[in-house]
Amino acid sequence: MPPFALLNIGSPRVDLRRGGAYYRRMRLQHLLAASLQLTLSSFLFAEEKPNLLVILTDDQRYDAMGFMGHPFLKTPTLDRIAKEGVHFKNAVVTTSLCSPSRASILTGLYAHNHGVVDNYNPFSDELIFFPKYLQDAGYETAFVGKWHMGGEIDYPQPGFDHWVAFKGQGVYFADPAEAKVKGRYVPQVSRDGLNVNGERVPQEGYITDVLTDYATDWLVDRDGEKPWMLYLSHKAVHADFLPANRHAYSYEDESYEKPVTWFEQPEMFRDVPLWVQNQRNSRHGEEFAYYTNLDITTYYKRYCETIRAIDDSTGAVLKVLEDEGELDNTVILFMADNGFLFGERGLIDKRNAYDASVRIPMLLRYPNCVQGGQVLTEVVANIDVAPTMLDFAGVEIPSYMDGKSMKPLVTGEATGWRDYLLYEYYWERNYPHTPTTHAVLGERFKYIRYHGVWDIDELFDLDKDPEERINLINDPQYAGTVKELNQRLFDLLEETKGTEMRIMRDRGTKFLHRKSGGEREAPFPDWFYREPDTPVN
Ligand SMILES: [Ca+2]
Repeated sequence: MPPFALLNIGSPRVDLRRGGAYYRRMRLQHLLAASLQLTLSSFLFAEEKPNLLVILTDDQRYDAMGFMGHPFLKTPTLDRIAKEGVHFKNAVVTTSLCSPSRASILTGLYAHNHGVVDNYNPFSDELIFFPKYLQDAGYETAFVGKWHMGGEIDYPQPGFDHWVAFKGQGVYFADPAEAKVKGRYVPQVSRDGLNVNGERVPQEGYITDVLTDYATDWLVDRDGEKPWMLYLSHKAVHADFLPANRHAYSYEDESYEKPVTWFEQPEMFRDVPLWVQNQRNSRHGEEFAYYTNLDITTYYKRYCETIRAIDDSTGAVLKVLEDEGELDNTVILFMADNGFLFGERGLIDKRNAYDASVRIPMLLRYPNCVQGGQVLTEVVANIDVAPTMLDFAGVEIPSYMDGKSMKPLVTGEATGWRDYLLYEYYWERNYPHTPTTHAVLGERFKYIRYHGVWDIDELFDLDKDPEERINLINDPQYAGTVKELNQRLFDLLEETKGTEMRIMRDRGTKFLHRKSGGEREAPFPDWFYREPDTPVN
């Protein structure tokens, strides 16, 4: 098949992306050049190519791993990978929401370039997922698990030789009666079972274990000498958290201290945006979480219990690789698609630019050329995954990708890295309490700008204030930093063609309600008010 056949020129199903002509041209150039290079390299260097394993979890916080000093969660396999590989301490996502982040991982693009800005609307069939380039380079590729892009679809996608997926959020248990822990209604839940290479197959068992079996079966049963890439994408640990029955209530007696919020101790905070105060009484706030009387402490324990099966799964996959003699020749990347808040600022869920939302666990193991036990502080992100995987495979990284290869970082060859990363989240009518957000994320400073709301922007000095309590946006000592980072934000947006925002069709349930008798609308702070006829700076 000629490379340009991949592009569907002239008949895009949905042309979602601005600058489409530019990306089409860049892709075409890349594909033509790469096909020549790969024809040679796949013959000459096939035996040297490592296998690639991406393990993706859902909504797992950066600190939800035992080695992070967690008071009770045990993750022996993740601890092992951190010890034998690299822990990216400042790994983040460029959009803290399932589908947009998943699209960024697979394409190496910001959400404003891949066009997936919500969990409901279809995506452009011009998108090229990085496994396609690996396939072209002689890799055998497999997808197992949660796809959750373009709404509730689970049919095979380009770039994968083997395919196991479920629609939307799927379910932890095919039959709710099997579960020891009972859940509540979750949007986009599907009980249609699995799509296995185009065939409908019932889900038999707990989803994390089912996916693990599909993944390890493929690793064991596959034949041929090709290097491989496996993308194991868990449903866990997305809400509603239903642990495997063997882990149900195992942390029930542990204690968890909910984060202190402005509502309990306002003196510990400065200039909390109005939208944050208002979200407290919303579906994604502590006061009216999921429109229930949810106990966040109990909820957090179920979350940790649900993570235990992910650790079991990772251990099972490593064991199979070890038995097959392929463990040390496999680049293993473990990560999540975004974080999750458990009461920080009075909120639950993700979407916002605060640490619990944007930071993710990220571990990489590849003892052939990556020294174990490293803890790196550079700001790396979901958009870096595709370039990194292609780099390890010796495949040319397309110049249109927004991310950068992390390989030089982990092998100690880096000669410079980004100082700030762009963050973006686009307001959803379904969840109207979180505004459109842009931010620049650095190792020390985080600057957040809200768009389309009459509210307060934010600046945090993470060295001095890791819990992001003291908003420095009005502090005269930081006026220069605010100005510089505001300019930086717009530079990053302009450089990556992100200054025009898309408006998507309304789809899905609208969660716009507040709890009757709950917190009322937040007042503007005193410094918003002024006397008539006073000068404005
Ligand atoms: Ca997610």
